Amino acid sequence: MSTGEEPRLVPVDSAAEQPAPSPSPEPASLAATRADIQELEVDEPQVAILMGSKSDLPAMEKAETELTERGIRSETRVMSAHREPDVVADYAKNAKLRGIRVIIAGAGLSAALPGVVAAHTELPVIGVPLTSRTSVAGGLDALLSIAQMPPGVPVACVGVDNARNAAVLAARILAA
Ligand code: AIR
Repeated sequence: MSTGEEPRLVPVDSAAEQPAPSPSPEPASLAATRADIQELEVDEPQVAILMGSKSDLPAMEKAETELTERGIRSETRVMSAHREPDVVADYAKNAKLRGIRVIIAGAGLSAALPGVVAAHTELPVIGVPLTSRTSVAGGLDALLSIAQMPPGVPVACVGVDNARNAAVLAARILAA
């Protein structure tokens, strides 16, 4: 039986005008984890400074000084390609995942460190040939060891004991 009233017409798109349901709030633990990760990302080093021996530190710390002056975060590690080959391989394999973008590696004598690191990572590697107590020809031994890499596994090579230039080059790579 008709009541005589006109049926109330509802626009089909009225649902679109309803306020969207507010997203359920993020659990506190998830928000805390996210904040922790962001904090870690802020602190993580962009450049690794590696050297084959503690005796290389006086020469290699010039790279750290240059990077710090430029506001570039770095981490410094001593590891020998000959004395601790597994440590070097593990470090190089994980560096990219850890957020490192350029690796500077200095060594003297038969300076395998930059080349071995380059063999285990796609990151750009800058080698610093160093003089040491028993160097021959003023560091030519290390210079040739670093520069004479086989085709397909490049290492950029700066001058003998010129760790500062390695840092300047790393900064240019980061800015490219
Ligand atoms: N070295 C260490 N492991 C492999 C190499 N090539 C290098 C160091 C250092 C030199 O040997 O990078 O320049 C002498 O090291 P140490 O520890 O005897 O003073």
